[in-house]
This record gives sequence, structure tokens and C-alpha cells, in this order.
Amino acid sequence: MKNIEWQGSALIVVDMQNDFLPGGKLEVPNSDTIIPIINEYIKIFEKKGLPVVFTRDWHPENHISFKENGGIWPKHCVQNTEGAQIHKDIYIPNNSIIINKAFQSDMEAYSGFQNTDLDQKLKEMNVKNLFVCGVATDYCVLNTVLDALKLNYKVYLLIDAIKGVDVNPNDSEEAIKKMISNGAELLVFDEIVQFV
Ligand code: VGL
Ligand code: ZN
Repeated sequence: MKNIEWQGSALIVVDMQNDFLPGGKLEVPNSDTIIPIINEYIKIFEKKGLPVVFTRDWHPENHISFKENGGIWPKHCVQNTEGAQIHKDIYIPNNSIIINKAFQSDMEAYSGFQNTDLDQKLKEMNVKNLFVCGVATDYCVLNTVLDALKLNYKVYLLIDAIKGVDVNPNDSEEAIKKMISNGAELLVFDEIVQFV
């Protein structure tokens, strides 16, 4: 039986932006299917008065990750465009924390901790446990989780609320294994509701 310590916990919702949803510029397959469950997680954290953090991929127009600039991705999540907005069906509580990342033109940043004040903000709120969901399992979720573990957060990966791009067929599976071997614990909604 898992024992969840709610005090000192925060929810991190990674990159649930229009461009990563079906029909977007860098579609993560089936990413729309996790919206309802992500909203359930968000409501639990809101109800408990715990921090909810949303990360956003937030690229300048000329970002190096874009194909036209020698990168591997189609142009996506350009700052202040519709594609970079969090999907309208995602519930965003008042006083949610929004963290923009990968906003420098010459630098890729898949982790929500890279060149942001996320760690500082979490430490100010005495957060020690992170519950992570969103997209993409094999990029921004992976790198955010690995950085969180390096920074000594306890990390719960919400496996029923993540989706990957799978440029190679097993990328998401490999990413999940890597997060586990680095110390992340898997959790699904049914396990969490026991403690609510
Ligand atoms: C992401 C590819 C490019 C992500 C961001 O959010 O996982 N993936 N930029
Ligand atoms: Zn990106």
C-alpha cells in the first residue's frame, strides 16, 4: 500500500498546449484522451490547496529546434500564438503557476527546470513531492522528471495521464523505464483516490 504525503506536494502539468494536441503543429497522438483525467488530478490538488504548476513550451519565432533552423521539429509553440496556449478544456485553477521554458532562440530545453525559476518557486512553497503528468512522455515529461529527481524531489509519475510522441516506436516505454530506474514511482488515479 502506498503512503502518499500530501503535505509538501505539488502537481506539474507538462505542456498541454494546442500544438501538442491532435490537429496541432507537433501532434502527440491521443493526447486529447488524457485531458479528463488530468482535470481530475488538478481538481484534487486544488481542493487540497496544493500548488498546481503548468509548464509551457515557449519558443521564439526562430528557435533552433525548428526544421527550418536545422532542428528536428516542425515549428511549434511559438510564444503568444494560439498553438502555444494551454488547451481550452484543461482546467486552470486561479493562482496556478505557469512556467515558460525553451524561450531562448539558440537553446533547446525539454525540462521545466532548465533556465526557469521552477525549482526556486517550489522550494519557496516547501514542495518536496511532485506529481507529474502531461506530454510528451519521451521529451519534456522525461527531462522534467529526471531533473526533479536530480534536485531530490520525490517524483510520482502519473502513468494514466501522460502521452508520448514516439518518433521511434518504443521511445515512451524506454523513457518510462529510465524515469523508474532513476527513482520515479508510478501512480494511477485509482491509487490516489484512496488517499483523498
Ligand atoms: C516537446 C518536442 C519539442 C515536449 C517540446 O513538450 O515534450 N517535444 N518540444
Ligand atoms: Zn518544443
